[in-house]
Amino acid sequence: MGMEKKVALTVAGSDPSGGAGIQADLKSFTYLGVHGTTVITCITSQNTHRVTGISKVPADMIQSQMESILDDIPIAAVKTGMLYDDEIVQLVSQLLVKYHLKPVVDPVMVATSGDRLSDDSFVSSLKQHLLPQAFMVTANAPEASMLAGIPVENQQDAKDACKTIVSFGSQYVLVKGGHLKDDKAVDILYDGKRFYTFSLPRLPTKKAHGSGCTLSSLITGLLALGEPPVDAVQKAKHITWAMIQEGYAPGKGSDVLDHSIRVLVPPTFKDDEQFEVWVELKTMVRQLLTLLPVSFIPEVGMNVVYATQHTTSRNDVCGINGRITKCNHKPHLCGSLGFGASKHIASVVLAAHSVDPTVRAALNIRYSKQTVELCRTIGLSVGTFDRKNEPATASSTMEWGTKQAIATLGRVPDVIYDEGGIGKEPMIRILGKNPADVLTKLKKLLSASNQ
Ligand code: PXL
Repeated sequence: MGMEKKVALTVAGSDPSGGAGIQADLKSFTYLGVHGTTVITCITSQNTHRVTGISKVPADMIQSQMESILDDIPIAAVKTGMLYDDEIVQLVSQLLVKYHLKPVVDPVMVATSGDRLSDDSFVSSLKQHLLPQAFMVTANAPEASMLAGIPVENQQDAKDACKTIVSFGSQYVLVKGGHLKDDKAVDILYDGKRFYTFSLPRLPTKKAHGSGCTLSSLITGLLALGEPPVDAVQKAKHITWAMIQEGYAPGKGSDVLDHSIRVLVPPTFKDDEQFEVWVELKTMVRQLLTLLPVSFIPEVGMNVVYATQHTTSRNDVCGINGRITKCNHKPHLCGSLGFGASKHIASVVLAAHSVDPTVRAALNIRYSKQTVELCRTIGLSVGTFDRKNEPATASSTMEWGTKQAIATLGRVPDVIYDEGGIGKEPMIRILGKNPADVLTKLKKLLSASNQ
């Protein structure tokens, strides 16, 4: 068997709590389907509260770890994390030069808890020895400030810091906005010529332990996969954001990221609105998976969609590029959320939206006469169409059917059903303004049906 997997290497410290360091790096590589290799520079003792011990791995062992891997395995991309002091920085820098590797450098100085992960020799050594051969530096505001020697409190400071840090020799510098005093977390990437800004809404979360490690590892993994640097940063940022959003607290202290969000792989977004649409839909799908009785899942599976405000095509509609299906007696999300992912339910929403622009979301559930009756009982407006009446000239059954149902009712109904046809499963669709609105209608229906 040939080697199909790309390999990435992390040279970093161990965090036994599993949230940051080598542990976060490996999980991030695995998330991307990249094979992760590790050189451990330091062992820390820490939990979700604080760091209680740091032990450097002896230099000869760091060297032999590096050489054993690099003499054997072709490494597509490498990152460095916790290097602690001048001795390790120099050693790792020399070895990376020897093997012609240009690393993504996460200049780890302080842990999320505020405990130090570097000594006083670290910053100047990093500037002198490692940054001249870095591919990218990923610094948060305090780290950028230490490296550039200026206060970094706003976006202009971040840009100034980028310019200084690039002058130490790194090809790219990313200054992360998580610590800046702005509404949005704006990251600034600089390639020595131009600035690229990446902005995402701030998350109302406790400190997310391991987000810096995860972001730099995802960038490294994406570079290993051949992603151009600017795209790698953009994608890594979206993925990290989603992992933070779905984070959890394994102990009594800080949150860690959920690196196992496989089924909800964030797509790339055209603009901020697409991102917001995706977040709302993702949040709703997670709730749906916990409350949906399998008896409501159609044979062909369920899709859930949400369109951008001024949608005109399926490419503006976010949906599941698979289905919610029944698996082990539970709802199971098969596929991920993306734009242009749904055909049927997206066509329903597009048709409804063209008549009433406030209608932007829908899902489909299993048909039964009783469920349709129940919809009426709980006060939902119900429309229908009959596939037998579809003219041969109609290009999309869903579009035609939806418009039929709207025309007979004189407005967009909450519910549109049809009784199917040869080889076509009968179906009920619930429509609404947004995913939360659709979910509210579904919940009403579920509680009326005692499910
Ligand atoms: O997040 C930076 C970091 C890197 N490496 C190790 C860590 C931390 C943060 O706590 O523990 C080992």
